[in-house]
Amino acid sequence: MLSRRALLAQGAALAASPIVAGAQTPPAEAPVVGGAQPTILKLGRRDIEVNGKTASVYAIRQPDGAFGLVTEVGKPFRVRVENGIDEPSLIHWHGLTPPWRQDGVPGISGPPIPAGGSADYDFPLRFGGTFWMHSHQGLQEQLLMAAPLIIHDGRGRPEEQEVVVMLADFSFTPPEQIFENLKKSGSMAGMAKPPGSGGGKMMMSSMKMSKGDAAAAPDLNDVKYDAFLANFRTLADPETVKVEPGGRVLLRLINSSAMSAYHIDLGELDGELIAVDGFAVAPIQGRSFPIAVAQRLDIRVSLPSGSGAYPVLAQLEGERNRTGIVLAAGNGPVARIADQAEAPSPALTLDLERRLSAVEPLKPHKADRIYTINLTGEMAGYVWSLNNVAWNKDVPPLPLATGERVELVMMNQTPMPHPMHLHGHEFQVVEIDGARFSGAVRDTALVPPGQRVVVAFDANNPGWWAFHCHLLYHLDAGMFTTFRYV
Ligand SMILES: [Cu+2]
Repeated sequence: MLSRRALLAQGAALAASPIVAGAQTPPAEAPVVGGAQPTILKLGRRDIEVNGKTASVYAIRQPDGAFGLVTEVGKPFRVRVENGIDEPSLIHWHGLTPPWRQDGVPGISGPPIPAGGSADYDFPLRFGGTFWMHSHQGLQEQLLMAAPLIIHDGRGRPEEQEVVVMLADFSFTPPEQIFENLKKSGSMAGMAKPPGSGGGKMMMSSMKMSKGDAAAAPDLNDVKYDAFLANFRTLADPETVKVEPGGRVLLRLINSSAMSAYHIDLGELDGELIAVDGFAVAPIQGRSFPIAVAQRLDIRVSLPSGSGAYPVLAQLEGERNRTGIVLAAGNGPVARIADQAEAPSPALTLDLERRLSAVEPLKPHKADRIYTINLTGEMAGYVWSLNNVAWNKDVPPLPLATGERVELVMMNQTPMPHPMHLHGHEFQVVEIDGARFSGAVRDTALVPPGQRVVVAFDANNPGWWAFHCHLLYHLDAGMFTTFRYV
């Protein structure tokens, strides 16, 4: 049994780095964490039932069984991760802006936590909202090594009931086998030119073209999943949340899927989108909202008076598959909901993104530095890359300097959509296909095939930071790079 040591005191010289017991030699005399005890998050295994079969998956839980963490802005993020699985792991705090050594990316921010070891984290929380945590080690995220991370900040209304919905894709095939199959097949179902006229130079020559029509839809869903989960359950046995008739609910939707994007379908409920990726937007009314991989949506709904059951569904883009939960007001019956919609949904678009407007945008400033990042790939062998470079440890980081306003011009030259995530910083969407606007502040931006999305951020958190496609197998295949200013 490895000793667990609490070495971090806020403001101490070591505070920028989590201490990984077992992976480093701790000093003999270790100071004790100042103030409150850390919240323990234990990485373990558990069984869930999917399609009538038992599956062993991962879990991130507190000792009382709670998944993930609910905390408050202003409190320090003081957490001890205990690795109770039989392989190394490391947890990334998706959307937070910790010191870079606490960001949870193996090989970049630090070593993984060995089996049986632990790591301590302690940093201030700059903002509240809906975030999540997930393993950045190997393919563990596919086995549900993920959990909600909710930070209250007074934006919620006292009479409002919060309902967290975490979406996931699930396969009985082991993740390593899924990845091998992708590399072997080396082709995609709907391989075709991206939609729209402004696709620019396409990196199609090395890709296997489809036999079909050139105007086909973008290529979606190259992994065929066995199930789609909402809070670990399918629609055969969905989570049913008791709510007050006539009450108000804040839905905190988290797409923790490895590869799957959805259309959130509120059915007969009117929704008001108030935040994306934790950051407030000018409210948008609607009953259907897109959510790409790793993104979050905060949606307010008001329930009708009287008893009733109101499904909150998530339908896979391009397909009929769906999952979801049920809001049950009063004592009305809850009818079984089919896990297939009547018709396939369209691919996600940027129609909503263009309408989003941050409540607190970046201060106007011209870019001090602009990087063009081409999203590239070769389907033969399932190689995904940025600027035609598949990540490896010898790829030099892209330099930044503290205080700069940085813009990333992301051009998708592939037929697949890519949800692009920057670590350690929030960014603002400032341009889509040549049209400048003051869009949402967020941490994950979808770039559909052939499209161009520009995001801006302030280099205000020095360190070495990952930037990557959040589709798990694209990330693992090399659609990843880093920024560095230390
Ligand atoms: Cu991708």
